[in-house]
Amino acid sequence: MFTLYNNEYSTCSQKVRLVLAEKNLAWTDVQLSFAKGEHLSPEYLEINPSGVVPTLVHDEWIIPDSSVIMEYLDEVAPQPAMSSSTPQGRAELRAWLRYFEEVATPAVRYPSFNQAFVRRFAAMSSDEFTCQVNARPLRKRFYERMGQSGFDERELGIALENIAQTCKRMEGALRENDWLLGGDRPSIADCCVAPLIDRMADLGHAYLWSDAPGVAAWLARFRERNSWNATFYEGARMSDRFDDLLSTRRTLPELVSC
Ligand SMILES: N[C@@H](CCC(=O)N[C@@H](CS)C(=O)NCC(=O)O)C(=O)O
Repeated sequence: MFTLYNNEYSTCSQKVRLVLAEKNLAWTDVQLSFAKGEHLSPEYLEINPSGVVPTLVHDEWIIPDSSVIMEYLDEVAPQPAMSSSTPQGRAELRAWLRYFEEVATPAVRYPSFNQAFVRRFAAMSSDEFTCQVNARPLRKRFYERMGQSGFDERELGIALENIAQTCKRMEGALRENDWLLGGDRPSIADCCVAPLIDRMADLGHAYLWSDAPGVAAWLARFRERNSWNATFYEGARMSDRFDDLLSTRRTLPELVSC
């Protein structure tokens, strides 16, 4: 009944896999390889014209965008509830989602590309790279700015600052509560940000929440859930591919003040 077009190490895919696992839903796993450009094939662009994963197909319905998919799943499979039963609670949930989409989600791309993804593009000829850039409907300009050697220190520093801000804001909620919206199980808001925090840990940036014990405890709590193991299987982390990642201890670079 549910088919998820996704990629093992895409954080947007991991958000949805967490929700599917929390709800114990059966689904068909269609993995698309970024290296083979399967997310840019004409067949996939038919169902997701942005050429990004994930996309959910539910019977005859095509649902794009990870946060939209999470909310959709919570509506069509309401148990266990991963939202709130009140309009105010749902507003609080959506405020977290919009904040994560605006701040943490784009920020995590910078260290991800600089430390891991750019390697594949660095090895290409410049013609081949230009071809890859132009094939991307949504991220063309992002790849263009990255180039074949990655983003500069200033852009990376701003991204890390945004992730630090995200952790600080989460700490405000998690100092008192086990989960962002309270309650005794993760909500969609927790599933939205958890893969981003896990990616940052995987890239060696766990220092970003070293002064946020609530965030550290929340991550440890999440990592004990069955949904976590179902989502972050072997191959789902960048360090499964590049073993040099965890050996580098990193610190927040000093930013040039604006
Ligand atoms: N807003 C979209 C963004 C999806 C997105 O950016 N997906 C990334 C993986 S996390 C992707 O497919 N990237 C393909 C590429 O970089 O070519 C969502 O949340 O689903």
